[in-house]
Amino acid sequence: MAYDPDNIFAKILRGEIPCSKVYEDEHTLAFHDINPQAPTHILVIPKGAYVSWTDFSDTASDAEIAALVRAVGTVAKQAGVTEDGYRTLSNTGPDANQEVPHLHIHVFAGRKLGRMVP
Ligand code: IU
Repeated sequence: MAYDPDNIFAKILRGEIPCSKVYEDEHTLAFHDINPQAPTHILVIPKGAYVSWTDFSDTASDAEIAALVRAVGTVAKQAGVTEDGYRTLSNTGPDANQEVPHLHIHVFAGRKLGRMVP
């Protein structure tokens, strides 16, 4: 799937739309989900133009990949949820109901989460 530069996260990255930022580095941005499904619901996104994990793993640099993974850990620590736990989830493509066509990882925490089923 071709990257749509007008998707909402691309606009957030360009500063055209505000977000509630929780973390940023050279390669990664994290912000509160606008429609939280748990007391803590943060989205961690790469700054590069990637739709899916396939795009990302095919073309991102090792530094970008490392930054995204590290950002998840950093965000969890920052949110103070490492002790009680948290869930990461990432939807890719139509069967997974990916709504925003820019790669993102959800971080859910702050309550007992339901048992995960496909
Ligand atoms: P999904 O995995 O693509 O379904 O998740 C998209 C998420 O992006 C979803 O949880 C939305 O609430 C969230 N979101 C947002 O945080 N800000 C926005 O402006 C829009 C969607 I549109």
